Amino acid sequence: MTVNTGAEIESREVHFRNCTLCEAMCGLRIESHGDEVISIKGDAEDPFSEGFICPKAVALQDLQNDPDRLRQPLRRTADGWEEISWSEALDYTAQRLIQVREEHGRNALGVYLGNPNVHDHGNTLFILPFLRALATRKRFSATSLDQLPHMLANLTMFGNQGLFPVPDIDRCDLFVCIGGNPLASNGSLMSAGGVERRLKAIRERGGKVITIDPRKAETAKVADEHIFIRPGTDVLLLLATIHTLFDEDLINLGHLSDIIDDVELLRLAGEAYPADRVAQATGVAAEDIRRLARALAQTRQAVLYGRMGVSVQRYGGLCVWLIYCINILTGHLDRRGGLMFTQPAIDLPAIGAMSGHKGHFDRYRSSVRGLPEFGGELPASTLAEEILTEGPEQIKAMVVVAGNPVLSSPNGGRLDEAFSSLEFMVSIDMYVTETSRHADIILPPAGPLQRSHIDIVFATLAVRNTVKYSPPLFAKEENELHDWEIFLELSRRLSSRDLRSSIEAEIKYKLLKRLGPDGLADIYLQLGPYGRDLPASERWSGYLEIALQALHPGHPLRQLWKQGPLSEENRDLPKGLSIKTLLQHPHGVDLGPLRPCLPQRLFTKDKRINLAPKIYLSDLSRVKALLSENMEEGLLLIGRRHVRSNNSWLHNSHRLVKGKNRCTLLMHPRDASRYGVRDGEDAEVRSRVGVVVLPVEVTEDMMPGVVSIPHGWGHKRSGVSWRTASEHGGVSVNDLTDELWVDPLSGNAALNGVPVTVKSAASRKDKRRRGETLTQDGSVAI
Ligand SMILES: Nc1nc2c(c(=O)[nH]1)N[C@H]1C(S)=C(S)[C@@H](COP(=O)(O)OP(=O)(O)OC[C@H]3O[C@@H](n4cnc5c(=O)[nH]c(N)nc54)[C@H](O)[C@@H]3O)O[C@H]1N2
Ligand SMILES: Nc1nc2c(c(=O)[nH]1)N[C@H]1C(S)=C(S)[C@@H](COP(=O)(O)OP(=O)(O)OC[C@H]3O[C@@H](n4cnc5c(=O)[nH]c(N)nc54)[C@H](O)[C@@H]3O)O[C@H]1N2
Ligand code: SF4
Ligand SMILES: [Mo]
Repeated sequence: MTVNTGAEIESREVHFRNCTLCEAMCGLRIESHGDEVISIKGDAEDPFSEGFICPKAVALQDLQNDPDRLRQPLRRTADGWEEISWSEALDYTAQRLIQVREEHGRNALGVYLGNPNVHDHGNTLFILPFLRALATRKRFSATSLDQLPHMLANLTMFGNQGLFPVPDIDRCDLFVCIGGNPLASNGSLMSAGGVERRLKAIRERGGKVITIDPRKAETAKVADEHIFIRPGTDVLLLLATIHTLFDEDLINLGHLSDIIDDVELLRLAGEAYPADRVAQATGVAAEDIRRLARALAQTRQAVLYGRMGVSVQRYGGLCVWLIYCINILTGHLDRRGGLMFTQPAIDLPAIGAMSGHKGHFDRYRSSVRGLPEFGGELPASTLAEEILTEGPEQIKAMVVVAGNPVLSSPNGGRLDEAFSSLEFMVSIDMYVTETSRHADIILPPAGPLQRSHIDIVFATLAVRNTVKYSPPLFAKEENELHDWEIFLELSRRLSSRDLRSSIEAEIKYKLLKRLGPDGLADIYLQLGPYGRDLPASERWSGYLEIALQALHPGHPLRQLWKQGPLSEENRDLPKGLSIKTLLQHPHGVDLGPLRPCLPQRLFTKDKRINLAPKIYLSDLSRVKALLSENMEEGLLLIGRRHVRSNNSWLHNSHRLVKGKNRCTLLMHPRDASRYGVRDGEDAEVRSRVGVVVLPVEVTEDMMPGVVSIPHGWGHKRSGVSWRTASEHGGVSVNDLTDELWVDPLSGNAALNGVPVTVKSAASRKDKRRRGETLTQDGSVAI
């Protein structure tokens, strides 16, 4: 036991910041002494999370202190990795990328951006100049493993890919959750620290929570009702809901009735799908579907919320569109307690629109399979073949930033092979991971507590408008760089070498470096709806114009700045936010509940919502086939999340991985006996693309015919640096998921609902324990 001296207690510092590990943005209270974290607790005074944290928060300390985390750039040599200096690493990386570009053209460079990029404002803001410097069409990201269908619906219906509607969970009386498990994930496209408390509050005020999921997941356990659904058939249930709404005269567009187009087309879309017709295929009783439609229509404050289970599957595009439509048809869009829009302090959708990035779809296609681009990115499911297929557009070099696609993309095994065939690869990552082990160079950023933080992405997805800025807790060492600095250094070195462009690049570099993410965030704050309410003449400086031009080239920003981009409708919002004012509010500033804001907030040209964009109507032709699919055969594989994991990269924290093995195959008892596997014993799971062996957990929580494996495991591949993670290896479910199994409309991966077979892989020991007689070759004698 150590006893604190009085002096030590006195020199302890208390620091407040948001947790950056998942979307919930929980407020943390971190006590430190010197450069040591002493404790991480929930910040009871955070206006958003009110003290809630989950067990992962402490991993920030583990990450900061992890001896396996890289502190210095690594270069591959014939005898393994060698540490090299930053200047050598950056020069070498740029030189190799330029070499590939000169030899094979700019589209020979591929980029993959992983999930943590959206959890840091430096990455989110400074990735743009880097992407511009790379200038390739071969961009990929975790978006197409995740929320792409939502972004497609945002773009086609609300006119801006970044304008997500968010459930007003704190004021609804009916919360219907289809394909989300916020108790494990802590909410997604619905940032809401402490979801359990919020769901319980719905029930306490007499409301109801219903989940629709092939697994009776953690959220189902705190709900009033759970309905099993066969994976991938949600589109039928949603069409039947629409059918019921029209059939029973339950349509009520409410205050949006003047701005909604093509309601009749939606009626026609649902016409062929009465509830009775879809009951068998979905496994949901017709009366349950009708009851659901009535409840949504007849509860004044209600919301239908859909997430991974409905977007990351074969009908993801259609599902998200139909979910938005159902909320609109029942009068719940932009209404208190319904599906609402945020008004964040840094208004990313508006900033995107300012620089001409409201989004686009299908402007070009991937070279091999012809899948559509979205917002300048191609689907991650097509990455391996874009590397492995010879041709003029073949990817020869990769830049991977904060991503681990070998574990997170479908058919990770093929990506493993693809990455090892590249001419050059650089990973910007702080570990030697299953992905970065293929790199020639690894560039590690400084630790998570050494940077400042202001949440700019998740504030646009939060169930309440709040904002917080935190300076770094620990100083960065002299020879450490942040991600954004790595981006800037590489962009500068990649710029074209003619005189004019290199002078321009040098000016941009100097300016952006001086401004940094905080300077930029400060401008966006002041430019935003809660910004400084100054006369236009006082707001402008030439310096800002150059900085903003560097980020949003070709746009008349001077004009926008003068007008105030969000002028009229935001007159009544509190004003005066800047980084300086936020520093006086370390727990964050509450900007109030979500407010109705349509039609002003729409980014469509005519400020109207088209309920029936053509792309969806044409995609409906795929749906009929679902009605006649054979439901008795085979098993469908779905994923799951656990509150102590985070995608592929928190398994190096001992306190998060210790205890019972979580990388197991969940299976219903009926299926277990049908396929001859037993609880605790190993099973072999096989799909078109691969096979894994893992322990079985038999549970009534699974729908018969459906099995589940969590993603992000499989750290047993050789050469990775995370020692604790590889001790708790598990298997990668993405060695089973199929890169050809996609939603053809959006190109999003279909990681849920993958057909698999299961058989026993019980060891001799297991079989002996059961008292079975073994033959010579290990099979069971009958
Ligand atoms: N089967 C299946 N697969 C899935 C999913 C599923 O539900 N089922 N979910 C999908 C979803 S929703 C997502 S978002 C993806 C996530 O997949 P990815 O985005 O590809 O990967 P992550 O697992 O988040 O890995 C993040 C990597 O970034 C590194 N890293 C962490 N923080 C930083 C940082 O600040 N800077 C830098 N430079 N590196 C950092 C970590 O070390 C790690 O290597 O997985 C997808 N894959
Ligand atoms: N602890 C933890 N939190 C996380 C993450 C993590 O890895 N761990 N990842 C973060 C990320 S990147 C994201 S995107 C979010 C995701 O957040 P969520 O979407 O809430 O994620 P999941 O827990 O995967 O929930 C998906 C649910 O859909 C169900 N499902 C699967 N297939 C179907 C189907 O065909 N139909 C229906 N109706 N349901 C289906 C699954 O059983 C599961 O319960 O979580 C974030 N938060
Ligand atoms: S739920 Fe957990 S991981 Fe997510 S932000 Fe809160 S403390 Fe961090
Ligand atoms: Mo995600």
